[in-house]
Amino acid sequence: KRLVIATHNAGKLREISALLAPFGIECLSAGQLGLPEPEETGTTFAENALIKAHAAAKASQLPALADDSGLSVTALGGRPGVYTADWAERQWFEGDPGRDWYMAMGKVEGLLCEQGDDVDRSCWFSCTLAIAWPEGDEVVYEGRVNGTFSWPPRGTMGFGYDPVFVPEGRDMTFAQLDPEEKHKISHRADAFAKLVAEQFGS
Ligand code: ITT
Repeated sequence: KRLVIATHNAGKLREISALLAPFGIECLSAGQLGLPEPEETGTTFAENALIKAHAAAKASQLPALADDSGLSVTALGGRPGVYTADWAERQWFEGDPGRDWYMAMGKVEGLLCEQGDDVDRSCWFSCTLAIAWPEGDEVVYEGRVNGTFSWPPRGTMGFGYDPVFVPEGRDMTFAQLDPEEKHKISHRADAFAKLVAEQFGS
């Protein structure tokens, strides 16, 4: 079985490949295939995941899996949410991805600090997975993990906002956990468990 992984995010590609490894699927990345990156014009994770999956399935004539995800902060009314990538890559772009991420995480921290010392720091990661087939069929699975926005950033593993996210019931950030540990509890793992149960029957 061949599946196109319709992402241009290296961190996501690494995690998705690891999560699919037990199922004997040949993963081809959108980058490898030189597929174009469609504009994410949706207002929900599901809409954006479907836009990406259908674009990749159409261009490659293979089934394609897309992941749309983000961090939502309770005290910010759920922001940045669907716009998580934009906060790092568009508003702050200066050519240094490390710096961009630090600035984006700092933007969330700054907005929380404006609300005072006892601000609610609860937040959650969402992950919506969509598979689209060249014939037009589609499926969608949603996952979530609750946690706390923690400052300053800690840890070097993972990607994106992992250094500021402490999952419920733990003291360490996602960036301090081994990938296998993150894969037991993450939003992506939650969505994958649903996908695997339905698509691979286990
Ligand atoms: P593709 O659309 O090419 O897949 P993207 O980075 O633009 O890549 P999204 O639009 O879904 O992906 O944006 C999701 C953002 O949320 C992404 O930039 C990450 O920084 C962040 N994010 C998602 N999952 C995460 C995780 O497990 N750990 C840390 N940050 C995560």
